[in-house]
Amino acid sequence: KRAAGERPAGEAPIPRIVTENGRHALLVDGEPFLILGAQVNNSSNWPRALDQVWPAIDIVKPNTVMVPIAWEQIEPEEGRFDFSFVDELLKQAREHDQRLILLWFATWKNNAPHYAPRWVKLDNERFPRVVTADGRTLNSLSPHGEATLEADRKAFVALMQHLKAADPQRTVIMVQPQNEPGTYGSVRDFSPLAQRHFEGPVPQALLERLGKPPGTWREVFGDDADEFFHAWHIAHYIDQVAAAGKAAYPLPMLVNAALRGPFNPGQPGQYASGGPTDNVLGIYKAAAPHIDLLAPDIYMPEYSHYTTVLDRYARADNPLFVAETGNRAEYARYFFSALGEQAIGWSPFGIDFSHYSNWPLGAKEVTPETLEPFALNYRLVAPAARVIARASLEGKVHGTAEQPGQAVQTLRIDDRWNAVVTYGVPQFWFQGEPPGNPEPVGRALVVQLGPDEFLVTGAHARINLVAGDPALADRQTYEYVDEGTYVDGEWVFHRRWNGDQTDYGLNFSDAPQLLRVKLATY
Ligand code: N0T
Repeated sequence: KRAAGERPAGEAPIPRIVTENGRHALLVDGEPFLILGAQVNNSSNWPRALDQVWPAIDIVKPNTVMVPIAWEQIEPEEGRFDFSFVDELLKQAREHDQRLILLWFATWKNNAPHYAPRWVKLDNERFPRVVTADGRTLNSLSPHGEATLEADRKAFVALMQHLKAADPQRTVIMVQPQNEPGTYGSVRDFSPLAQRHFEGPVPQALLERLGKPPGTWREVFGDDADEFFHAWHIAHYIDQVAAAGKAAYPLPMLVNAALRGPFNPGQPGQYASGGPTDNVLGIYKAAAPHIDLLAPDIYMPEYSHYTTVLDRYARADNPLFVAETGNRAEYARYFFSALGEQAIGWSPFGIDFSHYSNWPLGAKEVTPETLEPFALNYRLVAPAARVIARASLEGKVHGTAEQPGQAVQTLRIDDRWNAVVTYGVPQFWFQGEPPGNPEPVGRALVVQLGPDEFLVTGAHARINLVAGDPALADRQTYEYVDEGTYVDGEWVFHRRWNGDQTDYGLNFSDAPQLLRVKLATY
Protein backbone atom coordinates (compact mmCIF):
# COMPACT_ATOMS: atom_id res chain seq x y z
CA LYS A 1 0.00 0.00 0.00
CA ARG A 2 1.29 3.44 -0.95
CA ALA A 3 1.28 6.28 1.54
CA ALA A 4 -0.94 9.26 0.67
CA GLY A 5 1.99 11.51 -0.23
CA GLU A 6 3.31 9.08 -2.86
CA ARG A 7 0.09 8.91 -4.84
CA PRO A 8 0.47 10.29 -8.35
CA ALA A 9 -1.56 13.49 -8.79
CA GLY A 10 -5.06 12.90 -10.09
CA GLU A 11 -5.36 9.30 -9.03
CA ALA A 12 -7.26 9.83 -5.76
CA PRO A 13 -11.01 9.31 -6.20
CA ILE A 14 -13.22 12.32 -5.50
CA PRO A 15 -14.74 12.07 -2.01
CA ARG A 16 -18.39 11.09 -2.00
CA ILE A 17 -21.18 10.03 0.33
CA VAL A 18 -22.56 6.50 0.08
CA THR A 19 -25.80 5.31 1.64
CA GLU A 20 -26.62 1.64 2.23
CA ASN A 21 -29.76 0.50 4.03
CA GLY A 22 -30.34 3.97 5.41
CA ARG A 23 -26.82 4.24 6.81
CA HIS A 24 -24.03 6.41 5.50
CA ALA A 25 -20.33 6.83 4.97
CA LEU A 26 -18.14 9.58 3.57
CA LEU A 27 -15.63 7.93 1.26
CA VAL A 28 -12.22 9.57 1.17
CA ASP A 29 -9.59 7.85 -0.98
CA GLY A 30 -12.31 5.31 -1.70
CA GLU A 31 -12.76 4.18 1.93
CA PRO A 32 -15.12 5.21 4.75
CA PHE A 33 -13.62 8.17 6.59
CA LEU A 34 -14.55 9.54 9.99
CA ILE A 35 -14.29 13.32 10.19
CA LEU A 36 -12.39 14.21 13.37
CA GLY A 37 -13.04 17.88 12.83
CA ALA A 38 -11.97 21.25 14.18
CA GLN A 39 -13.41 24.55 12.95
CA VAL A 40 -11.43 27.77 13.15
CA ASN A 41 -12.89 31.11 14.19
CA ASN A 42 -14.79 33.25 11.70
CA SER A 43 -11.93 35.62 10.81
CA SER A 44 -9.13 33.09 10.63
CA ASN A 45 -9.45 32.93 6.84
CA TRP A 46 -6.32 34.98 6.03
CA PRO A 47 -2.75 33.79 5.49
CA ARG A 48 -1.39 35.59 8.58
CA ALA A 49 -4.21 34.19 10.73
CA LEU A 50 -3.18 30.63 9.94
CA ASP A 51 -0.12 31.11 12.16
CA GLN A 52 -2.54 31.11 15.12
CA VAL A 53 -4.50 28.16 13.81
CA TRP A 54 -1.88 25.42 13.53
CA PRO A 55 -0.62 25.53 17.14
CA ALA A 56 -4.18 24.78 18.34
CA ILE A 57 -4.67 22.14 15.63
CA ASP A 58 -1.41 20.50 16.66
CA ILE A 59 -2.85 20.12 20.18
CA VAL A 60 -6.32 18.82 19.25
CA LYS A 61 -5.00 16.69 16.37
CA PRO A 62 -8.11 16.44 14.20
CA ASN A 63 -7.87 14.95 10.73
CA THR A 64 -9.99 17.69 9.10
CA VAL A 65 -9.97 21.47 9.58
CA MET A 66 -13.01 23.57 8.65
CA VAL A 67 -12.08 27.02 7.31
CA PRO A 68 -14.19 29.86 5.85
CA ILE A 69 -13.63 31.13 2.32
CA ALA A 70 -15.24 34.56 2.05
CA TRP A 71 -16.86 35.71 -1.16
CA GLU A 72 -15.38 39.19 -0.51
CA GLN A 73 -11.87 37.77 -0.48
CA ILE A 74 -12.10 35.72 -3.66
CA GLU A 75 -14.06 38.26 -5.74
CA PRO A 76 -13.26 41.70 -4.27
CA GLU A 77 -14.29 43.34 -7.55
CA GLU A 78 -16.89 41.81 -9.79
CA GLY A 79 -15.29 39.31 -12.16
CA ARG A 80 -11.78 39.59 -10.66
CA PHE A 81 -10.94 36.43 -8.72
CA ASP A 82 -8.17 35.95 -6.19
CA PHE A 83 -7.49 32.44 -4.91
CA SER A 84 -4.26 33.22 -3.10
CA PHE A 85 -5.67 32.36 0.31
CA VAL A 86 -7.17 29.11 -0.96
CA ASP A 87 -3.79 28.11 -2.37
CA GLU A 88 -1.93 29.05 0.80
CA LEU A 89 -4.47 27.13 2.89
CA LEU A 90 -4.16 24.01 0.70
CA LYS A 91 -0.39 24.15 1.02
CA GLN A 92 -0.36 24.60 4.79
CA ALA A 93 -3.06 21.98 5.38
CA ARG A 94 -1.00 19.43 3.43
CA GLU A 95 2.12 20.35 5.40
CA HIS A 96 0.15 19.67 8.57
CA ASP A 97 -1.34 16.45 7.20
CA GLN A 98 -4.89 17.79 7.48
CA ARG A 99 -7.91 17.50 5.22
CA LEU A 100 -10.17 20.52 4.76
CA ILE A 101 -13.85 21.36 4.66
CA LEU A 102 -14.29 24.79 3.08
CA LEU A 103 -17.11 27.04 4.24
CA TRP A 104 -18.48 29.33 1.54
CA PHE A 105 -19.44 32.50 3.41
CA ALA A 106 -21.52 34.33 0.80
CA THR A 107 -25.22 35.23 0.51
CA TRP A 108 -25.90 33.97 4.06
CA LYS A 109 -23.47 33.96 6.95
CA ASN A 110 -25.77 33.54 9.96
CA ASN A 111 -28.59 35.45 8.20
CA ALA A 112 -26.54 38.39 6.88
CA PRO A 113 -24.39 39.09 3.80
CA HIS A 114 -21.46 40.41 5.87
CA TYR A 115 -18.95 38.31 3.93
CA ALA A 116 -20.32 39.28 0.50
CA PRO A 117 -18.15 41.77 -1.44
CA ARG A 118 -18.95 45.46 -1.05
CA TRP A 119 -20.29 45.54 -4.61
CA VAL A 120 -22.95 43.08 -3.43
CA LYS A 121 -23.78 44.04 0.12
CA LEU A 122 -24.01 47.76 -0.63
CA ASP A 123 -26.20 47.49 -3.73
CA ASN A 124 -29.72 46.99 -2.45
CA GLU A 125 -31.29 47.60 -5.84
CA ARG A 126 -29.49 44.82 -7.63
CA PHE A 127 -29.26 42.50 -4.61
CA PRO A 128 -32.47 43.02 -2.63
CA ARG A 129 -32.83 42.34 1.08
CA VAL A 130 -35.68 40.74 3.00
CA VAL A 131 -38.54 43.15 3.71
CA THR A 132 -40.66 42.57 6.82
CA ALA A 133 -44.47 42.48 6.86
CA ASP A 134 -44.44 46.08 8.15
CA GLY A 135 -42.07 47.28 5.43
CA ARG A 136 -38.67 47.36 7.17
CA THR A 137 -35.61 46.26 5.19
CA LEU A 138 -33.50 43.67 7.08
CA ASN A 139 -29.82 42.90 6.69
CA SER A 140 -30.61 39.49 5.22
CA LEU A 141 -30.58 38.97 1.46
CA SER A 142 -33.78 37.82 -0.17
CA PRO A 143 -33.70 34.32 -1.68
CA HIS A 144 -35.84 35.75 -4.51
CA GLY A 145 -33.12 38.03 -5.88
CA GLU A 146 -32.19 36.53 -9.23
CA ALA A 147 -29.09 38.68 -9.67
CA THR A 148 -27.93 37.63 -6.21
CA LEU A 149 -28.25 33.95 -7.08
CA GLU A 150 -26.47 34.49 -10.36
CA ALA A 151 -23.57 36.36 -8.75
CA ASP A 152 -23.14 33.95 -5.82
CA ARG A 153 -23.34 30.95 -8.14
CA LYS A 154 -20.77 32.40 -10.51
CA ALA A 155 -18.27 33.00 -7.71
CA PHE A 156 -18.89 29.56 -6.19
CA VAL A 157 -18.36 27.87 -9.55
CA ALA A 158 -15.07 29.75 -9.92
CA LEU A 159 -14.03 28.44 -6.50
CA MET A 160 -14.95 24.85 -7.38
CA GLN A 161 -13.17 25.09 -10.74
CA HIS A 162 -10.11 26.36 -8.96
CA LEU A 163 -10.25 23.52 -6.43
CA LYS A 164 -10.61 20.95 -9.16
CA ALA A 165 -7.38 22.16 -10.71
CA ALA A 166 -5.47 22.90 -7.51
CA ASP A 167 -6.42 19.86 -5.44
CA PRO A 168 -5.88 16.52 -7.20
CA GLN A 169 -4.81 15.22 -3.75
CA ARG A 170 -8.38 15.76 -2.43
CA THR A 171 -7.17 17.76 0.53
CA VAL A 172 -10.64 19.30 0.44
CA ILE A 173 -13.18 16.57 1.22
CA MET A 174 -16.40 18.56 1.49
CA VAL A 175 -17.75 22.08 0.93
CA GLN A 176 -20.42 24.01 2.79
CA PRO A 177 -22.22 26.55 0.60
CA GLN A 178 -23.43 29.35 2.95
CA ASN A 179 -23.32 29.26 6.73
CA GLU A 180 -26.35 28.91 8.97
CA PRO A 181 -28.67 30.32 6.29
CA GLY A 182 -31.99 31.82 7.27
CA THR A 183 -33.38 35.13 8.44
CA TYR A 184 -33.59 36.60 11.92
CA GLY A 185 -36.34 39.13 12.54
CA SER A 186 -38.89 38.02 9.95
CA VAL A 187 -40.47 34.72 9.09
CA ARG A 188 -39.99 35.45 5.36
CA ASP A 189 -39.58 38.14 2.74
CA PHE A 190 -42.76 40.22 2.25
CA SER A 191 -41.46 42.33 -0.66
CA PRO A 192 -43.79 42.57 -3.70
CA LEU A 193 -41.56 40.11 -5.59
CA ALA A 194 -41.71 37.57 -2.75
CA GLN A 195 -45.43 38.15 -2.34
CA ARG A 196 -46.05 37.18 -5.98
CA HIS A 197 -44.27 33.84 -5.38
CA PHE A 198 -46.12 33.33 -2.11
CA GLU A 199 -49.49 33.68 -3.80
CA GLY A 200 -48.55 31.14 -6.47
CA PRO A 201 -48.84 27.35 -6.23
CA VAL A 202 -46.63 25.16 -4.03
CA PRO A 203 -43.99 23.47 -6.27
CA GLN A 204 -44.83 19.96 -7.47
CA ALA A 205 -41.64 18.40 -6.10
CA LEU A 206 -42.59 19.47 -2.59
CA LEU A 207 -46.19 18.30 -2.89
CA GLU A 208 -45.00 14.91 -4.09
CA ARG A 209 -42.48 14.50 -1.33
CA LEU A 210 -44.95 15.43 1.39
CA GLY A 211 -47.91 13.72 -0.28
CA LYS A 212 -50.05 16.87 -0.30
CA PRO A 213 -52.73 18.02 -2.76
CA PRO A 214 -52.00 21.14 -4.85
CA GLY A 215 -52.80 24.67 -3.70
CA THR A 216 -51.26 27.97 -2.65
CA TRP A 217 -48.74 28.01 0.21
CA ARG A 218 -51.41 29.16 2.65
CA GLU A 219 -53.91 26.53 1.45
CA VAL A 220 -51.44 23.68 1.70
CA PHE A 221 -49.52 24.61 4.86
CA GLY A 222 -51.82 26.89 6.87
CA ASP A 223 -49.96 28.57 9.73
CA ASP A 224 -46.64 27.08 8.64
CA ALA A 225 -46.92 28.53 5.14
CA ASP A 226 -44.66 31.58 5.67
CA GLU A 227 -41.81 29.62 7.22
CA PHE A 228 -42.05 26.67 4.82
CA PHE A 229 -42.11 29.10 1.87
CA HIS A 230 -38.96 30.84 3.08
CA ALA A 231 -37.25 27.49 3.75
CA TRP A 232 -38.14 26.19 0.31
CA HIS A 233 -36.77 29.27 -1.45
CA ILE A 234 -33.55 29.44 0.56
CA ALA A 235 -32.99 25.70 0.08
CA HIS A 236 -33.72 25.95 -3.65
CA TYR A 237 -31.37 28.93 -3.96
CA ILE A 238 -28.56 27.05 -2.20
CA ASP A 239 -29.29 23.99 -4.29
CA GLN A 240 -28.76 25.94 -7.49
CA VAL A 241 -25.44 27.24 -6.17
CA ALA A 242 -24.44 23.70 -5.12
CA ALA A 243 -25.58 22.11 -8.39
CA ALA A 244 -23.50 24.51 -10.47
CA GLY A 245 -20.51 23.98 -8.17
CA LYS A 246 -20.86 20.21 -8.42
CA ALA A 247 -21.07 20.40 -12.20
CA ALA A 248 -17.60 21.95 -12.05
CA TYR A 249 -16.26 19.63 -9.36
CA PRO A 250 -18.56 17.18 -7.56
CA LEU A 251 -17.43 17.28 -3.93
CA PRO A 252 -19.97 16.39 -1.21
CA MET A 253 -21.83 19.46 0.05
CA LEU A 254 -23.54 20.29 3.31
CA VAL A 255 -25.70 23.02 4.78
CA ASN A 256 -25.40 23.71 8.51
CA ALA A 257 -28.24 24.72 10.79
CA ALA A 258 -28.62 27.35 13.49
CA LEU A 259 -30.92 25.18 15.58
CA ARG A 260 -34.19 25.96 17.20
CA GLY A 261 -34.79 24.57 20.67
CA PRO A 262 -35.71 20.89 20.37
CA PHE A 263 -38.50 21.14 22.96
CA ASN A 264 -39.45 24.84 23.02
CA PRO A 265 -38.68 26.09 19.53
CA GLY A 266 -40.19 29.57 19.77
CA GLN A 267 -41.23 31.48 16.66
CA PRO A 268 -39.50 31.52 13.24
CA GLY A 269 -37.58 34.77 13.04
CA GLN A 270 -36.60 34.40 16.69
CA TYR A 271 -34.60 31.47 15.37
CA ALA A 272 -33.18 31.61 11.83
CA SER A 273 -36.32 31.25 9.71
CA GLY A 274 -35.78 29.36 6.48
CA GLY A 275 -32.65 27.55 7.66
CA PRO A 276 -32.57 23.75 7.91
CA THR A 277 -34.16 23.52 11.36
CA ASP A 278 -35.62 20.18 12.45
CA ASN A 279 -39.15 21.07 11.28
CA VAL A 280 -38.15 21.72 7.65
CA LEU A 281 -35.67 18.91 6.92
CA GLY A 282 -38.16 17.34 4.50
CA ILE A 283 -38.54 20.65 2.68
CA TYR A 284 -34.76 20.92 2.30
CA LYS A 285 -34.58 17.33 1.02
CA ALA A 286 -37.18 18.13 -1.66
CA ALA A 287 -35.77 21.54 -2.59
CA ALA A 288 -32.06 20.76 -2.45
CA PRO A 289 -31.23 17.36 -3.96
CA HIS A 290 -27.62 18.47 -4.55
CA ILE A 291 -27.04 18.98 -0.84
CA ASP A 292 -25.72 15.74 0.63
CA LEU A 293 -26.44 16.52 4.24
CA LEU A 294 -27.99 18.95 6.69
CA ALA A 295 -25.77 19.38 9.71
CA PRO A 296 -26.67 20.65 13.19
CA ASP A 297 -24.50 23.26 14.93
CA ILE A 298 -25.01 22.20 18.54
CA TYR A 299 -24.54 24.80 21.27
CA MET A 300 -26.89 23.21 23.79
CA PRO A 301 -24.94 21.70 26.68
CA GLU A 302 -27.89 19.93 28.28
CA TYR A 303 -27.82 16.15 27.74
CA SER A 304 -31.42 15.67 26.60
CA HIS A 305 -31.18 18.62 24.20
CA TYR A 306 -27.91 17.50 22.67
CA THR A 307 -28.89 13.87 22.21
CA THR A 308 -32.34 14.79 20.86
CA VAL A 309 -30.75 17.00 18.21
CA LEU A 310 -28.40 14.16 17.21
CA ASP A 311 -31.35 11.83 16.91
CA ARG A 312 -33.36 14.24 14.75
CA TYR A 313 -30.54 14.83 12.24
CA ALA A 314 -29.43 11.17 12.00
CA ARG A 315 -31.86 9.91 9.38
CA ALA A 316 -32.01 7.37 6.62
CA ASP A 317 -32.05 10.33 4.20
CA ASN A 318 -29.50 12.41 6.13
CA PRO A 319 -26.00 11.45 7.28
CA LEU A 320 -25.30 12.91 10.71
CA PHE A 321 -22.40 15.37 10.82
CA VAL A 322 -22.05 17.78 13.73
CA ALA A 323 -20.65 20.71 11.78
CA GLU A 324 -20.10 22.85 14.89
CA THR A 325 -20.29 22.37 18.61
CA GLY A 326 -19.11 24.42 21.57
CA ASN A 327 -15.46 24.20 22.60
CA ARG A 328 -16.12 24.22 26.32
CA ALA A 329 -15.19 21.09 28.22
CA GLU A 330 -18.75 19.84 28.78
CA TYR A 331 -19.28 19.39 25.03
CA ALA A 332 -16.28 17.12 24.45
CA ARG A 333 -17.94 13.92 25.67
CA TYR A 334 -20.80 14.26 23.18
CA PHE A 335 -18.44 13.16 20.42
CA PHE A 336 -19.18 9.64 21.69
CA SER A 337 -22.96 10.20 21.57
CA ALA A 338 -22.59 11.31 17.96
CA LEU A 339 -20.57 8.19 17.12
CA GLY A 340 -23.36 6.13 18.67
CA GLU A 341 -25.76 7.73 16.16
CA GLN A 342 -23.46 6.52 13.33
CA ALA A 343 -22.17 10.07 12.69
CA ILE A 344 -19.78 10.55 9.78
CA GLY A 345 -18.04 13.26 11.79
CA TRP A 346 -18.05 15.86 14.54
CA SER A 347 -16.31 19.19 14.87
CA PRO A 348 -15.87 21.64 17.77
CA PHE A 349 -15.88 25.33 16.83
CA GLY A 350 -13.33 28.05 17.55
CA ILE A 351 -10.18 25.94 17.50
CA ASP A 352 -7.36 28.45 17.14
CA PHE A 353 -5.29 30.80 19.28
CA SER A 354 -6.59 34.04 17.73
CA HIS A 355 -7.64 35.21 21.23
CA TYR A 356 -11.33 35.17 20.44
CA SER A 357 -13.80 33.32 22.65
CA ASN A 358 -17.49 32.87 21.83
CA TRP A 359 -18.29 32.32 25.52
CA PRO A 360 -20.91 31.44 26.74
CA LEU A 361 -21.20 29.10 23.75
CA GLY A 362 -17.61 27.98 24.09
CA ALA A 363 -14.79 28.22 26.61
CA LYS A 364 -14.06 31.59 28.23
CA GLU A 365 -10.57 31.44 26.89
CA VAL A 366 -9.10 29.00 24.41
CA THR A 367 -5.93 27.55 25.90
CA PRO A 368 -4.04 24.26 25.70
CA GLU A 369 -5.87 23.27 28.89
CA THR A 370 -9.37 23.97 27.54
CA LEU A 371 -8.51 22.10 24.33
CA GLU A 372 -7.37 19.01 26.22
CA PRO A 373 -10.78 17.25 26.51
CA PHE A 374 -11.11 17.56 22.72
CA ALA A 375 -7.57 16.30 22.16
CA LEU A 376 -8.45 13.33 24.38
CA ASN A 377 -11.34 12.38 22.06
CA TYR A 378 -9.13 12.18 19.03
CA ARG A 379 -6.26 10.48 20.88
CA LEU A 380 -8.69 7.71 21.81
CA VAL A 381 -10.35 7.31 18.45
CA ALA A 382 -7.94 8.42 15.70
CA PRO A 383 -6.11 5.09 15.23
CA ALA A 384 -9.48 3.33 14.78
CA ALA A 385 -11.19 6.07 12.77
CA ARG A 386 -11.43 4.08 9.54
CA VAL A 387 -12.59 0.97 11.41
CA ILE A 388 -15.32 3.00 13.08
CA ALA A 389 -16.43 4.63 9.83
CA ARG A 390 -16.73 1.20 8.20
CA ALA A 391 -18.68 -0.23 11.17
CA SER A 392 -20.98 2.82 11.12
CA LEU A 393 -22.10 1.95 7.61
CA GLU A 394 -23.39 -1.28 9.15
CA GLY A 395 -24.88 0.41 12.23
CA LYS A 396 -22.43 -1.33 14.56
CA VAL A 397 -21.12 1.62 16.54
CA HIS A 398 -22.43 2.13 20.07
CA GLY A 399 -21.39 5.24 21.93
CA THR A 400 -22.53 7.31 24.82
CA ALA A 401 -21.70 10.32 26.98
CA GLU A 402 -22.23 10.81 30.69
CA GLN A 403 -25.56 12.28 31.73
CA PRO A 404 -25.47 14.20 35.02
CA GLY A 405 -27.43 12.39 37.71
CA GLN A 406 -27.34 9.13 35.75
CA ALA A 407 -24.23 7.20 36.83
CA VAL A 408 -25.18 3.96 35.06
CA GLN A 409 -26.23 3.62 31.44
CA THR A 410 -27.06 0.44 29.56
CA LEU A 411 -26.53 0.21 25.80
CA ARG A 412 -28.08 -2.63 23.91
CA ILE A 413 -25.41 -4.01 21.57
CA ASP A 414 -27.16 -6.96 19.92
CA ASP A 415 -29.35 -9.95 20.77
CA ARG A 416 -26.65 -11.36 23.03
CA TRP A 417 -24.79 -8.45 24.64
CA ASN A 418 -25.37 -5.20 26.49
CA ALA A 419 -22.77 -2.67 27.54
CA VAL A 420 -23.23 -1.35 31.06
CA VAL A 421 -21.36 1.93 31.51
CA THR A 422 -20.68 3.22 35.03
CA TYR A 423 -19.28 6.65 35.93
CA GLY A 424 -17.33 7.87 38.94
CA VAL A 425 -16.23 4.53 40.40
CA PRO A 426 -12.64 3.52 41.18
CA GLN A 427 -10.87 1.07 38.90
CA PHE A 428 -10.75 -1.59 41.64
CA TRP A 429 -13.60 -3.36 43.47
CA PHE A 430 -16.44 -1.08 44.41
CA GLN A 431 -19.73 -1.64 46.14
CA GLY A 432 -22.58 0.80 46.56
CA GLU A 433 -24.29 3.50 44.59
CA PRO A 434 -22.00 4.82 41.80
CA PRO A 435 -21.69 8.59 42.25
CA GLY A 436 -20.97 9.71 38.67
CA ASN A 437 -17.97 11.91 37.90
CA PRO A 438 -17.76 15.30 39.68
CA GLU A 439 -18.13 16.88 36.20
CA PRO A 440 -19.83 14.97 33.36
CA VAL A 441 -16.68 13.96 31.50
CA GLY A 442 -17.36 10.25 30.94
CA ARG A 443 -17.62 8.72 27.49
CA ALA A 444 -17.73 5.18 26.15
CA LEU A 445 -17.53 3.42 22.79
CA VAL A 446 -18.20 -0.19 21.81
CA VAL A 447 -17.79 -1.16 18.16
CA GLN A 448 -18.90 -4.58 17.05
CA LEU A 449 -16.20 -6.16 14.90
CA GLY A 450 -17.62 -9.66 14.64
CA PRO A 451 -19.77 -12.13 16.57
CA ASP A 452 -18.82 -11.66 20.26
CA GLU A 453 -15.88 -9.44 19.26
CA PHE A 454 -15.64 -5.75 20.05
CA LEU A 455 -13.42 -2.72 19.92
CA VAL A 456 -13.81 -0.86 23.21
CA THR A 457 -12.56 2.51 24.38
CA GLY A 458 -13.65 5.36 26.57
CA ALA A 459 -12.60 7.88 29.17
CA HIS A 460 -13.55 8.36 32.83
CA ALA A 461 -15.84 5.35 32.60
CA ARG A 462 -16.11 1.68 33.46
CA ILE A 463 -17.52 -0.53 30.71
CA ASN A 464 -18.93 -4.00 31.39
CA LEU A 465 -20.10 -6.17 28.52
CA VAL A 466 -22.86 -8.31 29.93
CA ALA A 467 -24.95 -11.07 28.36
CA GLY A 468 -28.57 -10.02 28.07
CA ASP A 469 -29.77 -13.44 29.19
CA PRO A 470 -29.12 -13.74 32.97
CA ALA A 471 -28.41 -17.47 32.68
CA LEU A 472 -25.66 -16.73 30.18
CA ALA A 473 -24.40 -13.77 32.18
CA ASP A 474 -23.61 -16.20 35.02
CA ARG A 475 -21.37 -18.23 32.73
CA GLN A 476 -19.62 -15.56 30.69
CA THR A 477 -15.91 -14.89 30.50
CA TYR A 478 -13.38 -13.09 28.34
CA GLU A 479 -11.61 -15.13 25.75
CA TYR A 480 -9.23 -12.16 25.64
CA VAL A 481 -8.97 -8.43 26.28
CA ASP A 482 -6.11 -7.09 24.21
CA GLU A 483 -4.79 -3.55 24.34
CA GLY A 484 -3.25 -2.26 21.16
CA THR A 485 -3.70 0.09 18.28
CA TYR A 486 -4.19 0.22 14.54
CA VAL A 487 -1.27 1.08 12.28
CA ASP A 488 -2.16 1.45 8.59
CA GLY A 489 -5.39 -0.41 9.25
CA GLU A 490 -3.70 -3.42 10.88
CA TRP A 491 -4.20 -4.26 14.57
CA VAL A 492 -0.96 -4.07 16.54
CA PHE A 493 -0.97 -5.94 19.88
CA HIS A 494 0.58 -4.21 22.89
CA ARG A 495 -0.44 -6.32 25.88
CA ARG A 496 -3.22 -8.50 27.24
CA TRP A 497 -5.44 -7.18 30.06
CA ASN A 498 -6.28 -9.67 32.79
CA GLY A 499 -6.59 -9.92 36.59
CA ASP A 500 -7.20 -6.54 38.24
CA GLN A 501 -7.45 -4.91 34.83
CA THR A 502 -10.53 -6.95 33.91
CA ASP A 503 -11.97 -8.33 37.19
CA TYR A 504 -14.12 -5.26 37.88
CA GLY A 505 -14.93 -4.29 34.31
CA LEU A 506 -12.91 -2.40 31.74
CA ASN A 507 -11.87 0.85 33.42
CA PHE A 508 -10.84 3.86 31.41
CA SER A 509 -9.10 6.94 32.78
CA ASP A 510 -7.79 9.62 30.44
CA ALA A 511 -5.18 7.28 28.97
CA PRO A 512 -5.55 6.53 25.26
CA GLN A 513 -6.36 2.84 25.55
CA LEU A 514 -7.94 0.84 22.76
CA LEU A 515 -9.09 -2.71 23.53
CA ARG A 516 -10.07 -5.63 21.36
CA VAL A 517 -12.35 -7.83 23.41
CA LYS A 518 -13.62 -11.34 22.67
CA LEU A 519 -16.42 -12.60 24.89
CA ALA A 520 -17.37 -16.19 25.51
CA THR A 521 -19.64 -18.31 27.68
CA TYR A 522 -18.61 -21.61 29.32
C1 N0T B 1 -22.16 29.85 14.84
C2 N0T B 1 -20.92 30.38 15.54
C3 N0T B 1 -20.17 31.14 14.47
C4 N0T B 1 -28.46 28.91 22.72
C5 N0T B 1 -21.06 31.19 16.79
C6 N0T B 1 -24.02 29.83 16.34
C7 N0T B 1 -20.41 30.25 13.28
C8 N0T B 1 -21.88 30.09 13.34
N1 N0T B 1 -23.39 30.43 15.21
O1 N0T B 1 -19.78 31.41 17.35
O2 N0T B 1 -20.66 32.42 14.23
O3 N0T B 1 -19.98 30.75 12.05
O4 N0T B 1 -22.27 29.07 12.46
C9 N0T B 1 -25.30 30.53 16.70
C10 N0T B 1 -25.79 29.99 17.99
C11 N0T B 1 -26.84 30.85 18.58
C12 N0T B 1 -26.77 30.82 20.08
C13 N0T B 1 -27.94 30.16 20.71
C14 N0T B 1 -27.77 30.08 22.18
